[in-house]
Amino acid sequence: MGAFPQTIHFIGTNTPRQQEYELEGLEVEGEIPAAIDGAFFRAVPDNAHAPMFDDDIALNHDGMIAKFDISGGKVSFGIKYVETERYLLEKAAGKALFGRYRNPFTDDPSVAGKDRTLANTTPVWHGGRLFMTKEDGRGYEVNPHTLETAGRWDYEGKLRSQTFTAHPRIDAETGEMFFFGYEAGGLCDPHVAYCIADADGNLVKEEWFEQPYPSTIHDFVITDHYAIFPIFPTLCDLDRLKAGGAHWAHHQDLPSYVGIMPRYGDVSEMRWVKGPIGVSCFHEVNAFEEGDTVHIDLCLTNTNAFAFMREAGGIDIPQQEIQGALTRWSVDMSADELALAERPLGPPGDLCRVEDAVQGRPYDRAWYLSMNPEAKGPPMLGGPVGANFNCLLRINPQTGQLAMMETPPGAAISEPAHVVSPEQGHGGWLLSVIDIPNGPPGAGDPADYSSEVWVIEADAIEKGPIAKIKTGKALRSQVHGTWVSREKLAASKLEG
Ligand code: V55
Ligand code: FE
Repeated sequence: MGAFPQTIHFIGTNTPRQQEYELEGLEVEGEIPAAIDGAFFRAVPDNAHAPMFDDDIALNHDGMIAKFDISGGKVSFGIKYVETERYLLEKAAGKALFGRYRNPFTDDPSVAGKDRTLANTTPVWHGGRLFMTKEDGRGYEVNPHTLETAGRWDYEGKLRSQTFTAHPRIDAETGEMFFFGYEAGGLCDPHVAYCIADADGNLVKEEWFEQPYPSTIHDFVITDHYAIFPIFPTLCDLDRLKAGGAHWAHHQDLPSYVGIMPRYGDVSEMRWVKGPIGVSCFHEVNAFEEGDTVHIDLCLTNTNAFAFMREAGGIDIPQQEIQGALTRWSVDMSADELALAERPLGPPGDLCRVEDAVQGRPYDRAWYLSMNPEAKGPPMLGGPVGANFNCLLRINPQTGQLAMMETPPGAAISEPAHVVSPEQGHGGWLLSVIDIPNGPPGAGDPADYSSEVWVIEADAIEKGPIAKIKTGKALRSQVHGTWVSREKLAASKLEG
């Protein structure tokens, strides 16, 4: 192991672990319901080598795929690097060759033109295949049984976009996956590829459109009739990249926009509506239609949540002073000129989850992570932005009704996955990794904590977990996770 800079990107739950291993028969406190049968996959950035630059950031770390396999109340665990082209080149060299986050001009000349993506953001299951994704490149297919990397995924050579979002949306009724790739034609290209894959995983649509400015489009939403692209003023700039600078800079003075087109329509039908100035969002919760009106529920903040994207834009707002709210944007699609109405729904937070079945449809519950204002002591450092959330919220977006699950003092919570219950009227379960300090919160070694998976009743989160899966390890922070049922795993196109 080389020397890692002691910044928020490498301490606490971002401490490099760099280990591939398997564990059988994890200790379980309480009882895991038998209906929880499948795999909880996690995307974990964890650099295999010390970075080329000391100002390296957590988003720039090699993707690992981790898996909790749960069956009959028993749990096993495995974690492996995604063998991207970049990972293999650096492994052969025994050191980092790729430089700053999404800046190829900072790379070792020996890797010019090579695939820089890290596949470190979201495990995506569709059409019987598992992909590890990152928005700067195409996904990599991973064998869900062995966690071995099968290779880069381009829909049998059909996909033209050079990129693939980490946030596709799957319509549970049709089985189709709606997705996009921004910077589709290469570095800082303002074109976005809008795509659909059918239920069996065949690419059936790819059309390109231009965004009003070259922004990071981290997520998007669908409804029964529309594909919806909210965009925020965090922009890339080729000259800045050539000078060795940051890919993204937030612009506090520019408006946000929402692009809305018929989801089976043509990109020429896209209508843009202006939103508030200076705001930022990485994850939309869901969207749905009510008559002619489209509602978009999003985790909104008044500036960009990533310090390095604010700094590149000359914005001096400390992390603790960022404000936000779970917010609803509504647009009446029957109007000649579209207008956006905004109202708050709930407390600030991020890393949201809805049930697969309500994707793009009216819904009455969502879960997301937040900061418990009553929690004592500082938050656990680590995670993508450098400070972890410490509580789980459930909200009914129709009524605003809230429930909260706290975590132990100084602990971190990561995005929950949802498991459907076969029982009528039972809301299913959430699985979430909780990292609990072994010493006094905020005092001991921030790398010294124990990671557990909490099994939580989705409709009774305030009760706390009904079971805890103990790893006996300090796992590095995930970005996103995905639950895949045993039934889907059994129908996987790759065999074990
Ligand atoms: C995010 C995460 C990324 C990334 C861009 O959570 C945005 C937001 C883990 O990588 O490259
Ligand atoms: Fe994300």
